[in-house]
Amino acid sequence: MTTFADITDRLAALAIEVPSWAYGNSGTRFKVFGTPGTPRTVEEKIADAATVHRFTGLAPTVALHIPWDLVDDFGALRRYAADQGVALGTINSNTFQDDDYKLGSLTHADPKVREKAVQHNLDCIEVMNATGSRDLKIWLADGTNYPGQGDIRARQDWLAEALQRIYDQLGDDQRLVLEYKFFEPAFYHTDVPDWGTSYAHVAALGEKAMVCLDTGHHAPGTNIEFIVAQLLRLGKLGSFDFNSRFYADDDLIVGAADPFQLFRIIVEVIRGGGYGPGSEVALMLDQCHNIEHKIPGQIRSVLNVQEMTARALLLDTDALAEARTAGDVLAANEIFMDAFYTDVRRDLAGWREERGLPADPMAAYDASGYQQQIEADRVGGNQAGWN
Ligand code: LRH
Ligand code: MN
Ligand code: MN
Repeated sequence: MTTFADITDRLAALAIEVPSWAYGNSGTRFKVFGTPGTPRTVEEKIADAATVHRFTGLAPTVALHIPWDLVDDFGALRRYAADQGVALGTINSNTFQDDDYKLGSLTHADPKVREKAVQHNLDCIEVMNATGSRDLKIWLADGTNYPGQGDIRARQDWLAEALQRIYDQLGDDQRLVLEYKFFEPAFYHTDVPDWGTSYAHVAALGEKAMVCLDTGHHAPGTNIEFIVAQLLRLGKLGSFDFNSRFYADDDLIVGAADPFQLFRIIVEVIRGGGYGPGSEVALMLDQCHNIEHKIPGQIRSVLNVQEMTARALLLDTDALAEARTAGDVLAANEIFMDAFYTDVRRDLAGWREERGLPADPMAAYDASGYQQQIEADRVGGNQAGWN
C-alpha cells in the first residue's frame, strides 16, 4: 500500500505552466464580459501568474503568446518575471489573426503568405532566445470549410517545408511542439487535425520536435489517455495544454468537466515516464475564464492537477500488475478506482502548510486583498487577444 507520506517527494516535483492569456478578458463569439482588475499590460499578466505561484507553489512558469504579449524588450520582461518569482516559459506563435491568413498560414497556397508565417515563427525563436524559453508552440488555424476549396495534399507538403525551415533555426536546447485540433475555426478539414498528423510531421523533423496534446481538441468520447500512452511510447509527447470540455473547445478549468479523465491521463503520464525529474513533458494550462475571476480560476486549475497527480501517484501499481497477470479484471479495476476515489484534500492541505504554503490557497487568495487591490488599481483591462 502506498501512503500519502510515500508520494510527497514525487509530488513536490509538480510544476504547471500557466498561460498569460488566461488573465485577460475572453469570451465567446457572442460576448466578452469585462472583469474588473483585468491586466492592462504583459507585466500585469505576469504579476497575476506569479500570484498563482505564490499561493500554490505549483506554477513557476508562464507561457506567452506572440503578438498578444509583444514587448520591446524581452530581456527586461524576463528580469521582471524573475523579480516576481516566476520564469517565462513556452512561446506560442500566432498565425491566425491577420487578414492574410484567412485561407491558411503555413499551408497557404500563396508562397508569400507562407513566407510571412514562417518569418513570424522565426521571430518567435528570437523572442525565445531573449526570454530563455525552451519551447516554441505552433498551433495552426489552417484548414478549409468546403470540399474542393483547397488541395489538402499540397497543403501537407507546404506545411512540412515550412516546419522544416522553422525547425532548422532552433537552438540546441530549444524545441518545436506542434499542437493538433480536430476542427475549428475550419469546419471541413483542418491541416493538423489529430495526433497522428502532428506525429508524422514532428517525426520527420527530428528529435527537437514533439507533439502538443491539448485535452480540449478531441472528438467527444476520444480515449485521450491512450494517445498519451502511445506518444510517450514513441518518445514524442512534448507538452500538454490542459483544460476541460463538455462540447467542443470549451477551455474550461482542467478537471472541472471530467476529473476521472484527468486522473486517467495522469496515470498514463506517470506510467510512461512523462512525470518528474528527467521527463521532458511540459504540463501547461490553456484556459480562458469567461465568467469567473481569472486568478482563482487558475488557482483552482493547478490545484485540480495537483489533486489528481496525488491520487495517480497513490495507485498501487504492484497490486495492479498482479491482478492483471492473474487476469482478474474486476480486481484490477477496483485497485484503479480505489486510487481515483482516495480523498487527498486533507493530506494535501497539511503538506502545503508544512512547506510554508496556505493550506487552502483558494481561501487564502480570497482573504489576501489582491483581487480588491487590482480592481482598484487597474482601470480598462485588455482582452485576451481575440474576440
Ligand atoms: C487553439 C488553442 C491554441 C492557441 C490557444 C489560444 O484552440 O488551443 O493553443 O494558442 O488556443
Ligand atoms: Mn491549446
Ligand atoms: Mn484550444
